[in-house]
Amino acid sequence: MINLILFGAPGSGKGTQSANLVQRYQLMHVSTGDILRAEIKAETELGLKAKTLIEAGHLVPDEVIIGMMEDLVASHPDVKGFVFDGFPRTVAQAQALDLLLQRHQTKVSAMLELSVPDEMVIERLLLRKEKEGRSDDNIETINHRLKVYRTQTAPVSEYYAQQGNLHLVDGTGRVEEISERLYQIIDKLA
Ligand code: B4P
Repeated sequence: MINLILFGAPGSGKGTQSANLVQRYQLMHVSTGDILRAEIKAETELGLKAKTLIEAGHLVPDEVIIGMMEDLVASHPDVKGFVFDGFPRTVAQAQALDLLLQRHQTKVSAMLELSVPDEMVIERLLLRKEKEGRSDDNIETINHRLKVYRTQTAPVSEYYAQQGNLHLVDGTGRVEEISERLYQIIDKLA
């Protein structure tokens, strides 16, 4: 199995690049953000809780996300692997993912971190706001999401660096150029 984590600040291109990786390597795309937005749309109990948190730029509690991921991995035993997009976002989530994959006799193959300067992610997210109207893409929420990223999420990068699994990738430039940088790393893992 190949299990990839796409990591980076909000707007660094995780969702965008995941789409290309999933197609090229025939993996299953798991975006916690997409799952939460679907729950919000369906007005489930989880969705109602997540809505307030996401709109304020906070993270959804670890136990909710970890439970969601346990169910998802267990219900897809036949996939060739996963692209985790937007997960793990805390060290507790990263530890839970390691244990979860271990239980399924597999592990994280690589953590791919997209590096993009703050000014550029802000510009991309404001542009997305114009196109898609996502309620968490306004400047106040974006600034808070970046703060949460620096304090709660960035330590996840160090966690994988210590395992020797971190690959830093320049996330600036055209989408295809960035994908090529990712392919070069992943092709060497096979
Ligand atoms: P996500 O859905 O993961 O949202 P995101 O961080 O904004 O990244 P996304 O993948 O959507 O954007 P991308 O960079 O591809 O999370 C939303 C919220 O859900 C979080 O704030 C949190 O509250 C909650 N949540 C999710 N997972 C959680 C977890 N594990 N634990 C707790 N809470 C969780 O793209 C951004 C824009 O840039 C797009 O418009 C794209 O077209 C553009 N773009 C991409 N690449 C580009 C390039 N090379 N050049 C120009 N533009 C580019």
